[in-house]
Amino acid sequence: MKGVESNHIEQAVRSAVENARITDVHTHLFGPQFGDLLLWGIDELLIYHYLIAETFRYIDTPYEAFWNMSKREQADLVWKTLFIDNSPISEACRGVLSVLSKLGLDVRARDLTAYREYFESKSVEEYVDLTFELIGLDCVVMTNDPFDDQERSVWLSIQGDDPRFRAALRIDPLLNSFDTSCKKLRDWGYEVDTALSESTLSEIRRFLTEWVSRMNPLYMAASLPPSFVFPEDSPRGRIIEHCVLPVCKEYGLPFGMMIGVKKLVNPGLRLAGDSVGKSDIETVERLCSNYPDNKFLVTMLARENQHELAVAARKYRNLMVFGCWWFLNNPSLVREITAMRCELLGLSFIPQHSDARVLDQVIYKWAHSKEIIADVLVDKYNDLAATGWTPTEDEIRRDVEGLFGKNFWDFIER
Ligand code: RAT
Ligand code: ZN
Repeated sequence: MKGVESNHIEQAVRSAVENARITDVHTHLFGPQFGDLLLWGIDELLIYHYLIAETFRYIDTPYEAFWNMSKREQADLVWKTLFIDNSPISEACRGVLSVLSKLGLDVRARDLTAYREYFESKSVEEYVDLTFELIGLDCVVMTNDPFDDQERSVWLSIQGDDPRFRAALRIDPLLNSFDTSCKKLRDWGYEVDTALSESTLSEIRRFLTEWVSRMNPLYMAASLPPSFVFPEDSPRGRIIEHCVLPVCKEYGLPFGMMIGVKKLVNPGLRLAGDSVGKSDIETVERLCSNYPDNKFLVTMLARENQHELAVAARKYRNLMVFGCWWFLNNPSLVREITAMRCELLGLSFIPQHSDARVLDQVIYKWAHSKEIIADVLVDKYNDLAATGWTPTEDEIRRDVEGLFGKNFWDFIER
C-alpha cells in the first residue's frame, strides 16, 4: 500500500485521533443504575476537588465554613473566585469552559444561570448518551470500592447493567487501613483478625473472590503512597503477597497500582487535600520480576518517576504503563510524558485515562488529551517519514486504535 506523503501525515493522524473510539481505563464514574453516585452537571463540575484546591488559593473562608455550604453555594463561590474574579487559565478551569463550549453553550456570556438551566433540562440517560457520543467513548472503567457503604448496597441489589460502564475492584481500604477494614469484614461474616493469621488470609481471598464474581472487574486496583515497598512485613505487604496476587493470577486480572499519593497532607481540604511524592521504582520492578504470571497496570503520580517507569516497562512485558495521572494531567506534562513514552516504548502503552469524577469531564479531558497525543504522533511520524519510511493511513489508524483502546483490551486478555 502506498505510504501517506509526509505533508498528509498531519491530516491522517488528526483524522485517526479525532475518530478513535475510546476505552477510558480509569474513572470514578458510575453507570446510571448506581443512582446518585453518578455525578454530572455544572455544579458538580465546579465543585470538582481540583477546583476546590485552586479556590482556596484566593479566599480566606475557613475550610469548615465552605464544607457547611450547600453544593450550589460552593459552586457559586468557586465560579466567582476562579472564573469571575480571576481569569480561568488553570487546566481544571479551562476544562469546565471546554465542556460548556463543546455542549454548544455560550462561554463568553459567563452566565451560570443559563448553564444550570441547560443541565436541568436533561435527563441523566439522555446526558450519558450525549456525552459518550460527543467524545467517541465506547467504555469507561469505574472505580468500585466494596468498602463504600453506598456503593456496596447497590452491588448487593443491582439489576441489569450498562455495558458502557465496566468495573474495577478497588481495594485501598483493605491494603492501606486494614484495622478498620478488618472490623467491616467481621461484620459481614468473614472470620478475620488483625494478626493476619493463615485463616484470615484465606478469608480475605474468599472476600476478594466473591467480589470478583459479583463485579466481574477488568482489574483489581489500589492507590499507594510514595512509601510503598514490596515485599514488606506489614498488613499491606502480606495481603498483596498472599491474597491480591494469587487471586489476580487465578482470574487473569491485572493488579492496577497507582503509586505516589500522599493522602491528606492538608486534611481541611478533604478530597482536595492529597499531595504527591516520589516512589520506589524497584518495588515495581521486583513485583514484575518475581511474579511473571501476574500482570501489572501501573501509573505513577510524580513526574520524577516517569522515565524510570517507562524504562521498567521495556524490561517487563507484564507491566503496562497507563495515563498521565491527576497532577500530571496538564498539557505541558502530557506532551513531555507521551513523547518520552513513544521514544522508549513505541506504541506499547496506554497514553491516557480521564480520572473523571463528573461525567461531563470526559468531554474536556479527552478533547485536551487527544489534541496533544495527535501533536506528538504527528512529530513521530514526520521523523519516520524523514527516513523515507512513510506510514500508510491504515497503519496510522491501527496505531491510534491501539493507543486509545486496543492496547488495554489486549493486555486484559493476554
Ligand atoms: O484524580 C483524582 O480524582 C484523585 O482524587 C484520586 O481519585 C485518584 O485518581 C485515585 O483514583 O485515587
Ligand atoms: Zn482516580
